[in-house]
Amino acid sequence: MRRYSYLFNPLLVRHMWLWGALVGLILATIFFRPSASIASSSGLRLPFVGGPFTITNGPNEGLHTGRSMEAIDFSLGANYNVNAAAGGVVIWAKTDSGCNTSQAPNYGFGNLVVIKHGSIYTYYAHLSEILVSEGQGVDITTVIGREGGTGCAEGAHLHFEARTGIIESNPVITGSALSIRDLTGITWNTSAGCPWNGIGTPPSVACGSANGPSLISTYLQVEVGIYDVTVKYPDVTVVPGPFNPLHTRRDLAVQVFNGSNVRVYNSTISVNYDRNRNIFIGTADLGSSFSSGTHIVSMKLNNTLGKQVPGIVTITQGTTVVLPRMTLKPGDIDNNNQINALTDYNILMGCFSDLLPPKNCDVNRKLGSDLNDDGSVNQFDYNIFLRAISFSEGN
Ligand SMILES: [Ca+2]
Ligand SMILES: [Ca+2]
Ligand SMILES: [Zn+2]
Repeated sequence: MRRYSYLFNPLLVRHMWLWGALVGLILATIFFRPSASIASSSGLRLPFVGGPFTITNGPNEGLHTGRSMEAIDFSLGANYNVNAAAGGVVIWAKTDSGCNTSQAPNYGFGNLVVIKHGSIYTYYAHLSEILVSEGQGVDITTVIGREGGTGCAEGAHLHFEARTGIIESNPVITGSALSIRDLTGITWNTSAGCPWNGIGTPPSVACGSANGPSLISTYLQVEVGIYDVTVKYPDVTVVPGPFNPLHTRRDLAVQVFNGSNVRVYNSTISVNYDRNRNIFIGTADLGSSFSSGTHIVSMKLNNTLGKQVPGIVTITQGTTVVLPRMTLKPGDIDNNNQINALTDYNILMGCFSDLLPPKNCDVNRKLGSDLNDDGSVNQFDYNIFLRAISFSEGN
Protein backbone atom coordinates (compact mmCIF):
# COMPACT_ATOMS: atom_id res chain seq x y z
CA MET A 1 0.00 0.00 0.00
CA ARG A 2 1.21 3.50 -0.70
CA ARG A 3 1.85 5.18 2.53
CA TYR A 4 0.92 8.77 1.83
CA SER A 5 -2.50 7.84 0.62
CA TYR A 6 -3.52 5.88 3.63
CA LEU A 7 -4.33 8.84 5.83
CA PHE A 8 -7.25 9.92 3.71
CA ASN A 9 -8.00 6.69 2.00
CA PRO A 10 -11.29 4.94 2.57
CA LEU A 11 -9.23 1.77 2.43
CA LEU A 12 -8.01 2.68 5.89
CA VAL A 13 -11.54 2.20 7.10
CA ARG A 14 -11.67 -1.07 5.29
CA HIS A 15 -8.42 -1.96 6.95
CA MET A 16 -9.87 -1.48 10.38
CA TRP A 17 -10.52 -5.20 10.18
CA LEU A 18 -6.92 -5.60 10.97
CA TRP A 19 -6.86 -3.61 14.14
CA GLY A 20 -10.24 -4.80 15.25
CA ALA A 21 -9.28 -8.35 14.67
CA LEU A 22 -5.91 -7.94 16.27
CA VAL A 23 -6.99 -6.47 19.57
CA GLY A 24 -5.59 -9.47 21.37
CA LEU A 25 -2.39 -9.23 19.45
CA ILE A 26 -2.07 -5.52 20.11
CA LEU A 27 -2.64 -5.92 23.83
CA ALA A 28 -0.09 -8.67 23.85
CA THR A 29 2.46 -6.66 21.94
CA ILE A 30 2.16 -3.65 24.22
CA PHE A 31 3.83 -5.84 26.79
CA PHE A 32 5.92 -7.79 24.35
CA ARG A 33 8.42 -5.81 22.35
CA PRO A 34 10.95 -8.27 21.07
CA SER A 35 14.50 -7.15 20.52
CA ALA A 36 15.39 -6.49 16.93
CA SER A 37 17.60 -9.52 16.68
CA ILE A 38 15.04 -12.19 17.41
CA ALA A 39 13.90 -12.87 13.88
CA SER A 40 17.34 -12.97 12.34
CA SER A 41 18.78 -15.15 15.04
CA SER A 42 15.86 -17.48 14.46
CA GLY A 43 17.10 -18.15 10.98
CA LEU A 44 14.54 -16.29 8.91
CA ARG A 45 15.64 -14.75 5.64
CA LEU A 46 13.95 -12.59 3.08
CA PRO A 47 11.24 -14.65 1.40
CA PHE A 48 12.29 -14.08 -2.19
CA VAL A 49 15.29 -14.32 -4.45
CA GLY A 50 17.06 -11.38 -6.08
CA GLY A 51 16.51 -7.65 -5.93
CA PRO A 52 16.82 -4.98 -4.77
CA PHE A 53 13.10 -4.45 -4.41
CA THR A 54 11.28 -1.50 -2.91
CA ILE A 55 9.93 -1.62 0.62
CA THR A 56 6.70 0.34 0.36
CA ASN A 57 5.73 0.02 4.01
CA GLY A 58 7.88 -0.95 6.93
CA PRO A 59 6.98 -1.69 10.52
CA ASN A 60 4.76 1.07 11.96
CA GLU A 61 4.20 2.59 8.54
CA GLY A 62 1.10 3.11 6.50
CA LEU A 63 -1.38 0.42 7.27
CA HIS A 64 0.99 -0.99 9.86
CA THR A 65 1.06 2.31 11.75
CA GLY A 66 1.36 2.56 15.47
CA ARG A 67 1.57 -1.13 16.20
CA SER A 68 4.26 -3.61 16.96
CA MET A 69 2.98 -5.62 14.08
CA GLU A 70 6.33 -5.46 12.32
CA ALA A 71 4.85 -6.29 8.95
CA ILE A 72 6.84 -5.28 5.88
CA ASP A 73 5.40 -4.74 2.40
CA PHE A 74 7.72 -5.61 -0.47
CA SER A 75 7.08 -4.62 -4.09
CA LEU A 76 8.64 -7.48 -5.98
CA GLY A 77 6.41 -7.21 -9.03
CA ALA A 78 3.13 -8.94 -9.74
CA ASN A 79 3.37 -12.72 -9.74
CA TYR A 80 6.98 -12.69 -8.54
CA ASN A 81 7.91 -15.94 -6.83
CA VAL A 82 7.67 -15.93 -3.03
CA ASN A 83 9.89 -18.39 -1.14
CA ALA A 84 9.58 -19.72 2.39
CA ALA A 85 11.65 -17.59 4.80
CA ALA A 86 13.02 -20.76 6.43
CA GLY A 87 12.32 -24.47 6.48
CA GLY A 88 9.01 -25.37 8.05
CA VAL A 89 5.55 -26.78 7.63
CA VAL A 90 2.60 -25.03 6.01
CA ILE A 91 -0.20 -24.75 8.57
CA TRP A 92 -2.46 -22.35 6.65
CA ALA A 93 -2.96 -22.05 2.91
CA LYS A 94 -6.32 -20.48 2.23
CA THR A 95 -7.67 -18.41 -0.60
CA ASP A 96 -9.84 -15.40 0.23
CA SER A 97 -10.65 -12.56 -2.11
CA GLY A 98 -12.66 -10.58 0.45
CA CYS A 99 -11.74 -7.28 2.03
CA ASN A 100 -13.99 -7.17 5.03
CA THR A 101 -13.44 -5.93 8.55
CA SER A 102 -14.31 -9.20 10.22
CA GLN A 103 -14.60 -11.91 7.66
CA ALA A 104 -12.94 -15.29 7.93
CA PRO A 105 -10.93 -17.04 6.83
CA ASN A 106 -8.30 -14.39 6.13
CA TYR A 107 -9.80 -11.07 7.32
CA GLY A 108 -8.49 -9.07 4.39
CA PHE A 109 -5.13 -10.75 3.99
CA GLY A 110 -6.31 -12.16 0.67
CA ASN A 111 -4.73 -15.45 -0.31
CA LEU A 112 -2.62 -16.25 2.73
CA VAL A 113 0.04 -18.80 3.60
CA VAL A 114 1.31 -19.31 7.16
CA ILE A 115 4.39 -21.44 7.76
CA LYS A 116 5.43 -22.88 11.09
CA HIS A 117 9.15 -22.88 11.94
CA GLY A 118 9.30 -24.40 15.40
CA SER A 119 7.71 -21.75 17.62
CA ILE A 120 7.85 -19.00 14.96
CA TYR A 121 5.27 -18.50 12.24
CA THR A 122 5.72 -16.49 9.06
CA TYR A 123 2.90 -14.90 7.07
CA TYR A 124 2.70 -14.26 3.33
CA ALA A 125 -0.38 -12.26 2.38
CA HIS A 126 -2.18 -10.95 -0.71
CA LEU A 127 -0.70 -13.71 -2.89
CA SER A 128 -2.01 -13.98 -6.44
CA GLU A 129 -1.56 -17.72 -6.27
CA ILE A 130 -0.87 -20.30 -3.55
CA LEU A 131 1.47 -23.12 -4.57
CA VAL A 132 1.61 -25.18 -1.36
CA SER A 133 -0.92 -27.09 0.70
CA GLU A 134 -1.51 -27.38 4.43
CA GLY A 135 0.65 -30.02 6.06
CA GLN A 136 3.34 -29.71 3.41
CA GLY A 137 6.94 -29.44 4.49
CA VAL A 138 8.82 -26.61 2.80
CA ASP A 139 12.33 -25.23 2.71
CA ILE A 140 13.90 -22.02 1.46
CA THR A 141 13.98 -23.30 -2.11
CA THR A 142 10.22 -23.87 -2.12
CA VAL A 143 8.21 -21.30 -4.05
CA ILE A 144 5.15 -21.10 -1.81
CA GLY A 145 3.16 -18.63 -3.91
CA ARG A 146 3.31 -15.53 -6.06
CA GLU A 147 3.02 -11.86 -5.23
CA GLY A 148 -0.46 -10.45 -5.74
CA GLY A 149 -3.00 -7.94 -4.57
CA THR A 150 -5.77 -10.16 -3.22
CA GLY A 151 -7.75 -9.09 -0.15
CA CYS A 152 -7.33 -5.57 1.19
CA ALA A 153 -4.50 -4.36 -1.02
CA GLU A 154 -4.27 -1.35 -3.29
CA GLY A 155 -1.94 -3.14 -5.62
CA ALA A 156 0.36 -6.10 -5.89
CA HIS A 157 2.80 -6.41 -3.01
CA LEU A 158 3.99 -9.04 -0.60
CA HIS A 159 2.85 -8.43 2.98
CA PHE A 160 5.28 -10.38 5.14
CA GLU A 161 5.35 -10.76 8.91
CA ALA A 162 6.32 -13.17 11.67
CA ARG A 163 4.57 -14.03 14.91
CA THR A 164 4.86 -16.31 17.86
CA GLY A 165 2.30 -17.70 20.28
CA ILE A 166 -0.48 -18.09 17.75
CA ILE A 167 -3.44 -20.45 17.87
CA GLU A 168 -2.84 -22.69 14.89
CA SER A 169 -6.53 -23.20 14.21
CA ASN A 170 -6.85 -19.45 13.74
CA PRO A 171 -3.44 -17.92 13.05
CA VAL A 172 -4.85 -14.86 11.29
CA ILE A 173 -6.11 -13.09 14.39
CA THR A 174 -3.88 -14.51 17.12
CA GLY A 175 -0.26 -14.31 18.17
CA SER A 176 2.40 -11.73 18.99
CA ALA A 177 4.52 -9.89 16.45
CA LEU A 178 8.18 -10.70 16.02
CA SER A 179 10.65 -8.09 14.85
CA ILE A 180 11.72 -8.67 11.26
CA ARG A 181 13.12 -5.22 10.47
CA ASP A 182 16.69 -6.47 10.74
CA LEU A 183 16.53 -9.33 8.27
CA THR A 184 19.70 -9.63 6.25
CA GLY A 185 19.35 -7.81 2.92
CA ILE A 186 17.11 -4.99 4.10
CA THR A 187 18.40 -1.42 3.67
CA TRP A 188 16.26 1.21 5.37
CA ASN A 189 16.06 4.78 4.16
CA THR A 190 17.19 6.09 7.53
CA SER A 191 17.56 9.70 6.33
CA ALA A 192 13.84 9.63 5.66
CA GLY A 193 13.27 8.23 9.13
CA CYS A 194 12.72 4.59 8.23
CA PRO A 195 11.77 2.29 9.72
CA TRP A 196 9.38 4.82 11.16
CA ASN A 197 8.79 4.81 14.92
CA GLY A 198 5.13 5.72 14.53
CA ILE A 199 5.50 9.15 16.15
CA GLY A 200 4.72 12.36 14.24
CA THR A 201 4.32 12.45 10.48
CA PRO A 202 5.28 9.35 8.57
CA PRO A 203 7.94 9.68 5.86
CA SER A 204 6.51 10.22 2.40
CA VAL A 205 9.05 8.24 0.40
CA ALA A 206 9.58 4.55 -0.12
CA CYS A 207 11.03 3.32 3.09
CA GLY A 208 13.91 1.31 1.78
CA SER A 209 14.91 -1.61 -0.32
CA ALA A 210 15.45 -5.28 0.15
CA ASN A 211 17.88 -7.52 -1.60
CA GLY A 212 16.85 -11.14 -1.39
CA PRO A 213 19.51 -13.83 -1.29
CA SER A 214 20.42 -15.68 -4.44
CA LEU A 215 20.09 -19.41 -4.59
CA ILE A 216 23.47 -20.03 -6.16
CA SER A 217 24.36 -22.15 -3.17
CA THR A 218 24.44 -25.89 -3.60
CA TYR A 219 21.66 -27.70 -1.80
CA LEU A 220 20.91 -31.27 -0.84
CA GLN A 221 17.23 -31.94 -0.49
CA VAL A 222 16.59 -34.81 1.91
CA GLU A 223 13.58 -36.95 2.65
CA VAL A 224 13.65 -39.37 5.57
CA GLY A 225 11.22 -41.84 6.96
CA ILE A 226 11.59 -44.00 10.07
CA TYR A 227 11.03 -47.75 10.11
CA ASP A 228 7.96 -48.84 12.01
CA VAL A 229 6.85 -45.26 12.47
CA THR A 230 6.49 -44.06 8.91
CA VAL A 231 7.39 -47.37 7.19
CA LYS A 232 6.89 -50.93 8.45
CA TYR A 233 9.51 -53.65 8.46
CA PRO A 234 10.55 -54.98 6.07
CA ASP A 235 8.22 -53.90 3.30
CA VAL A 236 8.91 -50.28 2.51
CA THR A 237 5.72 -50.01 0.49
CA VAL A 238 3.53 -50.40 3.58
CA VAL A 239 2.90 -47.16 5.42
CA PRO A 240 1.58 -47.50 8.96
CA GLY A 241 -0.53 -44.86 10.51
CA PRO A 242 -1.61 -42.66 11.92
CA PHE A 243 1.69 -41.08 12.86
CA ASN A 244 1.15 -37.84 14.71
CA PRO A 245 4.59 -36.81 15.88
CA LEU A 246 4.71 -34.42 18.81
CA HIS A 247 7.80 -32.86 17.27
CA THR A 248 7.22 -31.91 13.64
CA ARG A 249 10.72 -30.48 13.44
CA ARG A 250 13.69 -32.74 14.09
CA ASP A 251 17.45 -32.57 13.80
CA LEU A 252 19.15 -34.52 11.03
CA ALA A 253 22.93 -34.88 11.04
CA VAL A 254 24.24 -34.84 7.47
CA GLN A 255 27.78 -35.66 6.36
CA VAL A 256 29.21 -35.42 2.86
CA PHE A 257 32.55 -36.93 1.79
CA ASN A 258 34.23 -36.13 -1.52
CA GLY A 259 35.89 -38.56 -3.93
CA SER A 260 39.07 -38.46 -1.84
CA ASN A 261 37.08 -39.43 1.23
CA VAL A 262 37.57 -36.03 2.81
CA ARG A 263 34.58 -34.80 4.77
CA VAL A 264 33.45 -31.61 3.06
CA TYR A 265 30.19 -31.07 4.92
CA ASN A 266 29.18 -31.95 8.45
CA SER A 267 26.17 -30.22 9.89
CA THR A 268 22.90 -30.75 11.66
CA ILE A 269 19.92 -29.44 9.75
CA SER A 270 16.24 -29.18 10.61
CA VAL A 271 13.85 -31.50 8.88
CA ASN A 272 10.12 -30.98 9.02
CA TYR A 273 7.37 -33.53 9.04
CA ASP A 274 5.32 -33.53 5.85
CA ARG A 275 1.92 -34.76 6.90
CA ASN A 276 0.82 -35.48 3.35
CA ARG A 277 3.75 -37.72 2.53
CA ASN A 278 4.45 -39.12 6.01
CA ILE A 279 8.14 -38.26 5.91
CA PHE A 280 10.51 -35.59 7.17
CA ILE A 281 12.02 -33.27 4.60
CA GLY A 282 14.67 -30.60 4.70
CA THR A 283 17.51 -28.97 2.84
CA ALA A 284 21.21 -28.91 3.61
CA ASP A 285 22.90 -25.74 2.34
CA LEU A 286 26.36 -26.81 1.19
CA GLY A 287 27.39 -23.21 0.56
CA SER A 288 28.24 -21.32 -2.60
CA SER A 289 31.80 -22.63 -2.97
CA PHE A 290 31.04 -26.32 -2.93
CA SER A 291 33.10 -28.33 -5.43
CA SER A 292 31.23 -30.39 -7.99
CA GLY A 293 31.96 -34.09 -8.13
CA THR A 294 31.01 -37.50 -6.82
CA HIS A 295 30.27 -37.78 -3.13
CA ILE A 296 29.20 -40.09 -0.37
CA VAL A 297 26.35 -38.81 1.80
CA SER A 298 25.18 -40.14 5.14
CA MET A 299 22.54 -38.99 7.59
CA LYS A 300 21.27 -39.70 11.08
CA LEU A 301 18.26 -38.59 13.08
CA ASN A 302 18.32 -38.41 16.84
CA ASN A 303 17.68 -41.93 18.15
CA THR A 304 18.03 -43.61 14.75
CA LEU A 305 21.03 -45.33 13.26
CA GLY A 306 23.00 -43.39 10.70
CA LYS A 307 22.72 -44.54 7.12
CA GLN A 308 24.57 -43.96 3.91
CA VAL A 309 22.73 -42.89 0.79
CA PRO A 310 23.08 -45.88 -1.58
CA GLY A 311 25.65 -45.45 -4.30
CA ILE A 312 27.63 -42.41 -5.25
CA VAL A 313 25.92 -39.03 -5.29
CA THR A 314 26.89 -36.62 -8.04
CA ILE A 315 26.64 -33.06 -6.73
CA THR A 316 26.97 -30.15 -9.12
CA GLN A 317 27.73 -26.71 -7.73
CA GLY A 318 24.81 -24.29 -7.85
CA THR A 319 22.14 -26.95 -8.11
CA THR A 320 19.71 -28.59 -5.74
CA VAL A 321 20.32 -32.32 -5.60
CA VAL A 322 17.28 -34.32 -4.54
CA LEU A 323 18.48 -37.38 -2.65
CA PRO A 324 16.55 -40.65 -2.75
CA ARG A 325 14.20 -41.11 0.17
CA MET A 326 15.98 -42.69 3.12
CA THR A 327 14.40 -44.83 5.81
CA LEU A 328 16.23 -44.84 9.12
CA LYS A 329 16.12 -47.42 11.86
CA PRO A 330 15.00 -46.16 15.31
CA GLY A 331 16.39 -47.43 18.61
CA ASP A 332 19.79 -45.80 18.98
CA ILE A 333 18.62 -44.01 22.07
CA ASP A 334 22.07 -42.95 23.29
CA ASN A 335 23.10 -41.86 19.78
CA ASN A 336 26.33 -43.85 19.58
CA ASN A 337 25.28 -45.18 16.18
CA GLN A 338 24.63 -48.70 17.44
CA ILE A 339 21.44 -50.28 18.61
CA ASN A 340 22.53 -52.14 21.65
CA ALA A 341 20.46 -54.80 23.41
CA LEU A 342 21.87 -53.65 26.74
CA THR A 343 22.59 -49.94 26.78
CA ASP A 344 19.80 -48.61 24.58
CA TYR A 345 17.44 -51.22 25.99
CA ASN A 346 18.23 -50.20 29.55
CA ILE A 347 17.51 -46.55 28.86
CA LEU A 348 14.21 -47.49 27.28
CA MET A 349 13.23 -49.74 30.17
CA GLY A 350 14.24 -47.04 32.67
CA CYS A 351 11.79 -44.68 30.97
CA PHE A 352 9.12 -47.32 30.40
CA SER A 353 5.93 -46.16 32.01
CA ASP A 354 2.56 -47.79 31.70
CA LEU A 355 0.74 -48.50 34.92
CA LEU A 356 3.80 -47.70 37.00
CA PRO A 357 5.94 -44.53 36.87
CA PRO A 358 9.33 -44.78 35.13
CA LYS A 359 12.16 -46.19 37.23
CA ASN A 360 15.06 -44.19 35.92
CA CYS A 361 14.46 -41.46 33.38
CA ASP A 362 15.02 -37.81 32.55
CA VAL A 363 13.85 -35.46 29.83
CA ASN A 364 16.50 -36.42 27.29
CA ARG A 365 16.24 -40.14 27.93
CA LYS A 366 12.50 -39.95 27.58
CA LEU A 367 12.76 -38.02 24.34
CA GLY A 368 15.17 -40.63 22.97
CA SER A 369 13.10 -43.57 24.19
CA ASP A 370 9.83 -42.28 22.79
CA LEU A 371 10.47 -43.90 19.43
CA ASN A 372 7.06 -43.15 17.95
CA ASP A 373 7.12 -39.62 19.39
CA ASP A 374 3.69 -39.75 20.98
CA GLY A 375 4.75 -38.37 24.37
CA SER A 376 4.76 -41.72 26.21
CA VAL A 377 7.31 -44.49 26.58
CA ASN A 378 5.35 -47.72 26.63
CA GLN A 379 4.78 -51.00 24.83
CA PHE A 380 4.60 -49.32 21.43
CA ASP A 381 8.15 -48.05 21.74
CA TYR A 382 9.24 -51.36 23.22
CA ASN A 383 7.84 -53.23 20.20
CA ILE A 384 9.47 -50.82 17.75
CA PHE A 385 12.76 -51.36 19.56
CA LEU A 386 12.47 -55.15 19.41
CA ARG A 387 11.73 -55.09 15.70
CA ALA A 388 14.67 -52.72 15.12
CA ILE A 389 16.96 -55.26 16.77
CA SER A 390 15.53 -58.19 14.82
CA PHE A 391 15.57 -56.61 11.35
CA SER A 392 18.96 -56.15 9.84
CA GLU A 393 19.22 -53.55 7.14
CA GLY A 394 22.40 -54.99 5.69
CA ASN A 395 23.91 -51.54 5.45
CA1 LIG B 1 23.07 -46.85 20.96
CA1 LIG C 1 5.91 -43.62 22.50
ZN1 LIG D 1 1.13 -4.84 4.66
